[in-house]
Amino acid sequence: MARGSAVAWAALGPLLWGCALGLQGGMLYPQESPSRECKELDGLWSFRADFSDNRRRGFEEQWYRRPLWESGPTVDMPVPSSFNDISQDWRLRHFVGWVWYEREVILPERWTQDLRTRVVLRIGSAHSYAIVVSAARSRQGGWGGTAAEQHGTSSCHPRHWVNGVDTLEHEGGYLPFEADISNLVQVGPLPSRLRITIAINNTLTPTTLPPGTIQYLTDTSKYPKGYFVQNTYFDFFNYAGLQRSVLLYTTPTTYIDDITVTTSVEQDSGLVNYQISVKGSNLFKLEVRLLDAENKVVANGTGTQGQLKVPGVSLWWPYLMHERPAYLYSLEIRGKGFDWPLLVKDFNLLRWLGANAFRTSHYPYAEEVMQMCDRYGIVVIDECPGVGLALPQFFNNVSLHHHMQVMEEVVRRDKNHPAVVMWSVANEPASHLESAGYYLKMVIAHTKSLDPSRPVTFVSNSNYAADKGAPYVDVICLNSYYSWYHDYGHLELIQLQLATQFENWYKKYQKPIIQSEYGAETIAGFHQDPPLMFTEEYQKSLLEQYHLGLDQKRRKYVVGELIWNFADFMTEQSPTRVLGNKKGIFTRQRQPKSAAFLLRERYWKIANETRYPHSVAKSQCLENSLFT
Ligand code: BDP
Repeated sequence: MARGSAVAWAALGPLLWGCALGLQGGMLYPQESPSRECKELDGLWSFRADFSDNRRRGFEEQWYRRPLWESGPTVDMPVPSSFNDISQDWRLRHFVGWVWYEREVILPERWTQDLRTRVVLRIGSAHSYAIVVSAARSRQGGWGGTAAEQHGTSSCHPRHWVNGVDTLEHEGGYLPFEADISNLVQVGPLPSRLRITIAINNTLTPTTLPPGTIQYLTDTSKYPKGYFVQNTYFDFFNYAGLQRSVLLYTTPTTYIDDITVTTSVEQDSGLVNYQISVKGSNLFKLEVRLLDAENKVVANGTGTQGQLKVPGVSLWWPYLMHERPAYLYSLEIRGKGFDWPLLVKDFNLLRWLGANAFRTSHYPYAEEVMQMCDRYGIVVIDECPGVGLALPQFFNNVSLHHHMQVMEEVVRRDKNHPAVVMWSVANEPASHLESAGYYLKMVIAHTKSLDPSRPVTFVSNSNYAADKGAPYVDVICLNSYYSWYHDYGHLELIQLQLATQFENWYKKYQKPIIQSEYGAETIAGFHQDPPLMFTEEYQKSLLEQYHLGLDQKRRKYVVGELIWNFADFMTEQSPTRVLGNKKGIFTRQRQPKSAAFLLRERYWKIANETRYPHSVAKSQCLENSLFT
């Protein structure tokens, strides 16, 4: 789409778009190879929430010094998962503060004895602030010291508490982080066991992403002493915990730390520019081999940077997408946690629908989701957790700095996925504020400097004339809820209001536009004709009206339509939400509402209308599709 006709989504395995990054260190997805081993730590961990008034008992009593069960009761907690929905204890569902996870691992002897091996602990995501403590135990029993112990501090403030290579801190959920723990496991008398303790705090503050506030309710006639609530400014439940996989992996001590790839096309040849960062030594020789999907070598190179040429290249191409004009038609899915059966089901549903894109609303999805997008030809607008930037105080320098860092982490993680077509730095920020204008300008400029090859956007619901961030984006993304959040029931107004929206924005900014959200709350099984709000008929009629409006503009400057939402999802409780947000065209259990069939007809119609035979051949997925 916005990348224009020079788009070259090359089908070159994991070697894809790239960027000139200013980041220190890479974050490659761990893969087994002749020189790397992986040990997944998914499964049952020991768990305890710190229910003490100040939530700091764990630090005061140094729970990390000994196995967790020695300092009090623990419960089983599956990893990956969010801790909120697992137990029958309502206090845990709404818990705000520190929770403690612990797992003991037996390490292969080679990992602890071979000093030419690096052992790395990698956490797929921990929402939202995490401190990791590792302790090695010798075969003779007795625990070796942790950094926290060695420094003898009992302070509960993380900045004082952590001071060593064997511990690790990370701020922000939804993104991976890791630490080299070789020094910890490769000292002492044959250590073979490792105890990993991870303390996670899900408190959101004005400077976290997403931001939040803690409100103390002090009227003692209504609330007990010390009573507080966490206020959030977004529409999903703040699920927390170790929501993605935790693993240990090894590399040699001289190792590839990062790979960045950019691609282009010259006639029928694919050009792959690569840059490889090696750490641990300057004495190495690099041989580069590019493999195709069948593991055949299609090009060779040497050295840390260069260009590989692939004659007769077969390009990566989005599912069912035509190139003139490229058009995104799909929906928003959710991917906070990670669960293979759900993931494969969701992708089967996407293909059944004939959808070709989604936005990672409103945070980066698990790495495995991105891999599936590459594999299935699903285009991604990759959004960071910049959601809920609703109050003026959230646009401060500390937040701005953190937001830029988060974008660095997102780009570092996802830069090589061909499926990623655009970065989104925020969803519905208060972009009418002057301070938001400066803030968005800075985050967008920073993201562009990290990756000059992709367009950057944020998703707006502001008035076109007042939006201070729109001048800086490449593509305008708009959320609007005509005949839902206003003009209740008046479906007949949608086409007029939508046309006005598009015309105003296009006239002012002359940029391509994506309708990035539209939809209606629908309770599966509610029916009424003529349609009334909350029924399946109303959702269908609302979407139909939007589609008529979109069809007026889609061959002009409207380049995508993403309905809200793929499936129902959980939110905080409120009088406007019935067990969560029900704007899904599938239920939370992934069963279709009537609108799913409407969408399916539309997406396939658009695909059949526009695709030429040669573009069919380009889609790797079509040949295997049950639905063509
Ligand atoms: C939009 C938000 C999205 C909400 C949706 C809704 O971007 O997160 O879930 O509204 O109200 O404003 O359903």
